[in-house]
Formats: sequence, structure tokens, C-alpha cells
Amino acid sequence: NDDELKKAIDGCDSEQIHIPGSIQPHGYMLVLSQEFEIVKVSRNFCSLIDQPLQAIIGQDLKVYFGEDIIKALKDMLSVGALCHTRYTTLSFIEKEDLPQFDAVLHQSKDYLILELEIHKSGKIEFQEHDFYQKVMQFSIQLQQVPTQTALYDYVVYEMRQLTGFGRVKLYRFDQNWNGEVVAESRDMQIPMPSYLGLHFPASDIPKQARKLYSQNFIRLIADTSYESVQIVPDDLCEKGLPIDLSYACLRSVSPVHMEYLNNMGVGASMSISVMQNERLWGLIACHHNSPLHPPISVRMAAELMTHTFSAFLSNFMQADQESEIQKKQSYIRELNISLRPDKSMLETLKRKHALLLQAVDADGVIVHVNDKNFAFGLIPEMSFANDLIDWLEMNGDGKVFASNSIARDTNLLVRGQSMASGVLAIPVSSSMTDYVMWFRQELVEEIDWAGRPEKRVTKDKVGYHLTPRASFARWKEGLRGYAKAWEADNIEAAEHITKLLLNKKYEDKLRQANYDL
Ligand code: BLA
Repeated sequence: NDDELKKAIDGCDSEQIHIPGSIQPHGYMLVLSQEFEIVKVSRNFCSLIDQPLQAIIGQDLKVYFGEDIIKALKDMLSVGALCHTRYTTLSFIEKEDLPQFDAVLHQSKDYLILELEIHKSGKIEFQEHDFYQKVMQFSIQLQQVPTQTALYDYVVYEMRQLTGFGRVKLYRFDQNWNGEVVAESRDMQIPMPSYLGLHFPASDIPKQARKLYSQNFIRLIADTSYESVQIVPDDLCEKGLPIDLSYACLRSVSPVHMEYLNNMGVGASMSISVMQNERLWGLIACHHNSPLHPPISVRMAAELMTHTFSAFLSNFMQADQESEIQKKQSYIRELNISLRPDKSMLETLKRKHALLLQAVDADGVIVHVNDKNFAFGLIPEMSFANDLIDWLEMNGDGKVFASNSIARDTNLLVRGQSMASGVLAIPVSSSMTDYVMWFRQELVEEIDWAGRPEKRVTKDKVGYHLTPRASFARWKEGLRGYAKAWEADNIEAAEHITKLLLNKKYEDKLRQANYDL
């Protein structure tokens, strides 16, 4: 019911998703001591080998897999510490009727965790033998991708080709951990709606999940209607907690998220972390309309491709940032040249107001000097602007006032909200009566104006029914009165411009010529 779900949603950040005490049923888990003695197993392992739990617990692993494989597993453990997943294939000895298994081994605090998934060598749809070629081809072609947008499109397309998921999205986080689908590739044979351009609130991927995803880079939910399998015996491990499954492939997933996936008609979900400077930048989010279980080898290839993508993304972002800074500097240079001593400041600003806006990425600006206002672009009501100046005189510290939500950061009643949710105000005089104020419009408005597909979903049911549509509505509500935050380079540019205007003001005064500001 609604109340219960609301409680679950409120408690989302505190759900301990790394210790569910159970796994998904598309594999088997064995928890081992450092000596490879079996401490716990997932309950389905008993039925797999047709033995009671008591007969299994305490056994040496070699009883099932032989000496050789134990040696191979031990060798695997000595490989690089950064890579958590060590992968091999193994078979049960003396159990010819059982298939071969893909095996993954990792250390979890005092224990070793061995996970088994049935090896699907016969399945040509995944073309495992192409593992190296696929990743190689991908990496070489990446070098020919001309733009960041093309890079986005390329990675989602290639990921869909590799994994077989029907809809693959690139999901990018903003500074506040809200997210946007910035690229999407869909199999048109599969009826799944597009989410391209949609935005979602931070709570859809809560804090502890983001933390986990910046340590363990890939996760798979092979069947969203699965029944979890308990790890037994369920006595507690370290610090009185169940075994830590942070790095386990088979970890059972949060019920809130399962509800979300089921509501959106998704049968299988896989996501891979895109990192930038050790921070989670986004996810490659893959969905299928029915269950899908890409084997470990394919998932490893997908993870490797994503790391390569992240590195290329870094290159593009750095180049972008540099050209952005250069552009800003050129706007300011042009403004400086235009502010000629023999011309009035107002006349120049009138002619060159676009530079004033572009250099700071603002939608509107008010220059308030000697009790006069000169306004350009999208600005709030002038009476409100005057209130804001009074407020700044009373409350400002004579430095930069940067706010991406005037309603939140002042006690003023904002008039013309959508025109001005954010303000960047800088005094142009030591008396703090003259200001340049740049404005940014409300983020939600801005996105609607851009004509994105959101417009069509505003009438959707809003509530605790967890779906991307409901999330989108929640995201929109949460952003009322908020503008995009002012970045450091915008603030720097604004300060630079204010200095120019200040100089110009004194020059004008000194010359007492054309002084009309
Ligand atoms: C996990 N939520 C996730 C994951 C994604 C999303 C990608 C990672 C698991 C996976 O790969 O499926 C969200 N998926 C999205 C979004 C899109 C998408 C936004 O495709 C957009 C197109 N989820 C909620 C709410 C809560 C919540 C309201 O919507 C709780 C308040 C919780 N989401 C939640 C939790 C996890 C999660 C707890 C972790 C699941 C786990 O790893 O156990």
C-alpha cells in the first residue's frame, strides 16, 4: 500500500543493500574459509549436487572440484588487487551429469566467495569467442569518433550489440545526483518506450547504491521476477552482519528497485558504472523486456568497454572545458575592447549585452548603477530586482552572492520566478549600492522550452507508483524554484567583467565626459 511504499522510499538511503543474505537464482554461491573449507552455501547448491546442507558445510572444496582447480583458484587470488573479479571455468569431479560452470572468486573480508553460473558455450547469440576482437574493435573505432555526442551514441549502440539488451541508455548524473538519459540505443523489434532526454531525481539511485557502484562497476538482474535464494546457515559474519556481498555478481537486489523495474515492464536489467576522476559520472543502463542472462565473459567485456569509454570521455571533457574557457576569455576581451574611453558605458553595454550574458552563461542581466537599472535578457520584475538589491545591501558581505535558488537563500518573495531562479550578484562599488546581477531561469522551465519529450508526460499519474514517469514528475516538483548552479568559471568571468565595468565607471567619472551611468 501507499503508506508502506512511502516508508520504504523514505528509508531508501539506509537500506543495507550490500548484505541481503541472499542471491539471485541464476547461479550458486559458496562462502569459503581461507583454507577453502565451505562455510556457507546458497540453498540451491544443495539441490544442485543433491546433498543435504549438513553434508556440505565444513567440506574441503577439493572434494567437489579436485586438487588442480583449487590450485588454479589460489593462483587467481594473487592477481592485481584492483580487479575484484577473477574468472575461470570449472567442472565437478565425479558428477558427469552436471554442466561446466563459469566461476568467479573474490575476497570478502575474512572469507572467499566463489560464485558459479552455468557455462553457456553453445549459445552463439553471445559469441563469447569474439571477446577480444569485440573489445579491440571497439577501442580502435573509438579513436575515430569525432564528438562527445557521437561517443555517447557509439557506446550505447555497441553495448547493445555486445550484450543483446533491447534498450541501452547512457545515464549522466548532475552535481546533485539527479540524472538524465543522454543517449539511447533500442532494438526496434522489441516494444520498449524511449527514455531519451528524460530526467530523474537523485533518490532513484540512492546514496548507498551510488557508493557501491563506484566500487563495484557492474551488476546484473537477470530476471526481475526472480525469487531470491537464501545463503545458509544464516548465522552472522563480521560485526554481527550477514556476509558482505558488495563485490558479488549474484547479490540479491533491493526490493524497492525490483518494484521499480517491474512497474516499468522490465524483465532484465544490467548497469555499468562510468567513472570520471574516481567519481561516479553516470551509468550505462541496459534493459530487456524479458529475462536475459549474458554470461560472465560478456559482462567482463562490457565492463572493459566501459572503462575504455570513460577514458575517451575524459579526453573530450578536458578539450571541451579548455575551449569553453577560451571562449569565455574571448567574450571578455571583446567587451574590454568595446568599453572605449570615449564611449558611454551604457551605449556599449546595450550594443554588447550578448557578451555580458555569454561570458557568464546567464539568461538575463541587470546593471544597477547610481540608482539606475539597465536590463538585458530574461529578468525578474524590476520591483523584485530592487528588493533584491536592498536585501543584498543588508545581508551581503560585499563579495559575490551566488545562488541557484533565490527563494531558498533569501526571504524574498520572488516575482517572475521562472525568469529568475538563480542570481549571481557582484557589487560594483565599495558602498555596495551598485551591482551587476546575472540571472538564470528555472531549470524545469528551461528544459521544457527546449522542447524535450517531457511535455507529453506531465499529465501522468504522480504518486508513489515507482516508475520513470512518476520519477520524472518528482524530479520536476523537486526543482521548482531552482536554476542550474553557478560554476566556478562563470563566477570568475563575472568578477572579471565587474572589474572592467568598475574601471570604466571611474574613467567615465574622471573624464566627466559622456558620463551617463
Ligand atoms: C538501483 N536504480 C537502481 C539502478 C538503476 C536505477 C539503473 C541500478 C540497478 C540496475 O542496474 O537496474 C534507476 N534505471 C534507473 C533510472 C533509469 C533506469 C533512473 O533505467 C532511467 C531510465 N529507486 C527508486 C526509488 C528508490 C529506489 C524511489 O525509484 C528508493 C527511494 C531505490 N534503486 C533503488 C535502490 C537501488 C536502485 C535501493 C539499488 C539496487 C541494488 O543494487 O540492490
